[in-house]
This record gives sequence, C-alpha cells and structure tokens, in this order.
Amino acid sequence: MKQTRLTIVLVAGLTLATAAAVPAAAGGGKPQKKTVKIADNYYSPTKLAVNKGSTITWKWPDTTGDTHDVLLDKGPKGVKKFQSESAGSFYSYKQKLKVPGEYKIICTLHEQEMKMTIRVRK
Ligand SMILES: [Cu+2]
Repeated sequence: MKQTRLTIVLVAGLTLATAAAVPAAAGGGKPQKKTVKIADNYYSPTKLAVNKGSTITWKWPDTTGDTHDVLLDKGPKGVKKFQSESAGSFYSYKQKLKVPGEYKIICTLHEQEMKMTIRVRK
C-alpha cells in the first residue's frame, strides 16, 4: 500500500516536470513580417520586438523627400552589418533577422536623430 502511493506521487511529479518543459523547448513564435516607415527624419516605429526569423521591410515614401538609408550600427554577436542604398523615395529594403538580440539601426545621413532598435526574441 505504501509503495503504491509513492509510485503515484512519483508519476505525478514527472508529468508536471514534462508539462513545464514543453513551452520552453518549443521556443518563440513564428517569424513575422513588419514594415518600418521612413520619414523626414525618423523611422516609424522606433522600437520593434519580433520573433526570430522575422523579415523587416523599410519603406521609403512615394513622395520626394530627404535622402535616408538604413545601417545596422550594432547587432548581436556574429551578425554581419547591413546597409541599404541611400534613397529619397520609391524605395524599399528588406532584411531577415535570424539571430536573437538587439539590433541598433541608424540613418547615416541623420545619425543623431534618426535611429531605431529592433529586439529579436529567442
Ligand atoms: Cu535619414
């Protein structure tokens, strides 16, 4: 009788441990697609949090404006820097962010005021 009870407690404990481990092992959500608007002189939004593997598209306006670009100023370890062309309008630039961490983006023509941060979840 005593042995049976011990077994039940043990099994219940194991089940709990397994259930708790599943969400962590499954990791983050699905890759997303997000658009960042380019304006004079700012990105919109300036802060983004996305799942790993998401694609970010920076979209320039369809009207003539100031010239801007997109440069990865600082990214997670091992991520190569990327930079778009400089453009004023009718342009877009895409990047797939595969490595979790923080990506600091700046416009090299307005680096004091035009910046944004993207956080890629694990
Ligand atoms: Cu700019």
